Amino acid sequence: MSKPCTLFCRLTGSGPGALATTALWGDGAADVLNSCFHPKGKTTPGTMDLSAVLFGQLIDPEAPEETGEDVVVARTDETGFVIHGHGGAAAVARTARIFSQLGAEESDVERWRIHQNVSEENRKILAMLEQAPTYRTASILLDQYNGAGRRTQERIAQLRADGKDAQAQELEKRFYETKAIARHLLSPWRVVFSGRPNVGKSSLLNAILGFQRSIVNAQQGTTRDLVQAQTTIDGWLFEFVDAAGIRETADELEREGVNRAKNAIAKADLVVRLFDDADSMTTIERARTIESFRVDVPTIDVMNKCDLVATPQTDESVLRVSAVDGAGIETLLQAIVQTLVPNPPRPGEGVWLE
Ligand SMILES: Nc1nc2c(ncn2[C@@H]2O[C@H](COP(=O)(O)OP(=O)(O)OP(=O)(O)O)[C@@H](O)[C@H]2O)c(=O)[nH]1
Ligand SMILES: [Mg+2]
Repeated sequence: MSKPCTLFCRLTGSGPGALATTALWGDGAADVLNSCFHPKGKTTPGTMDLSAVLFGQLIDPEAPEETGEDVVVARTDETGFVIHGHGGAAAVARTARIFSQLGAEESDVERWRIHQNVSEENRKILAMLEQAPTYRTASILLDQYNGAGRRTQERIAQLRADGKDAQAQELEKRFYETKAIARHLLSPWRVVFSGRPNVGKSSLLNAILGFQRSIVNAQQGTTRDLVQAQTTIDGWLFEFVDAAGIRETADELEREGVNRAKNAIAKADLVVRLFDDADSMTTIERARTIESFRVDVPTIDVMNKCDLVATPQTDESVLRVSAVDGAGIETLLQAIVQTLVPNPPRPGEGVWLE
């Protein structure tokens, strides 16, 4: 007779924690537990009810003289258990060693979810959820795990079946819109600063991040390579890219920097076009026509160094900021969020995960 298949895996994240949870499942799971788990009462893992919990000690059958580990065992289904124990690395390793000695094989969380009959779609969402960078992105994913996206699709189908085509189309349009949001739940929105040398692109990046990530200097052409940094704003993940100021130059190194800047702009989700106190409205308008090839990506025009200007020379189509004293930066960040995510998903709303 072949040995019953038993698998186990750690469910809590790697690294030490207060508690660690290990799943154990398969035809031989109850036998494995019966061999190493000593419950406080009379009930054993093999006889416990579904969803019941047992308190007791995990003792290594090959070293019964060693002190046991206090654990709580819960039964999740006919052949599945979760074991909650101390989260220290030694305790986790010991649990794994005991299960392996008893013939269980180390597996992964994906197979545990298959055992738990989690659908392929929800397994994908759970894998994303583990990577969610913010509370906001995690709660959107949790809504999808709870069926928000599926319900939206069902609602669209129902509206069509009822002949309510206009409503169906409207809902479908909105659902389609959420695709861009879904794409940026785990990967950041890329915002690139463009502008001629010395307008303060690096200073602005540093002011947004709150630390000196990029080198700032009065000399033109300071930034050559791309300087990228991630941060979150309003619960969304952003990557800000500081690049070389764009200009014609004979300096070979700087020319490579300018090429990299142009490539970064081409891959951006949004470009912040930066000007400074030396630029008039006429200069800015001219730049807008020159850069009109960028129409496929939203742009925000910003005049930096407003601390040096007593009377603003620009109209309200240009945001005014100062990377030195921080004026206008909060408004700029809000404008960036508003441009990229004008209609964030409402709680419980379906988003289109690809
Ligand atoms: N007064 C004032 N000076 C600023 C401001 N922002 C930047 N500067 C100064 O402007 C100069 C150029 O700043 P950078 O941030 O290096 O400019 P950049 O656009 O990154 O320049 P390149 O890397 O050469 O393209 C530095 O001397 C900064 O201190 C500001 O808001 N106000
Ligand atoms: Mg720079």
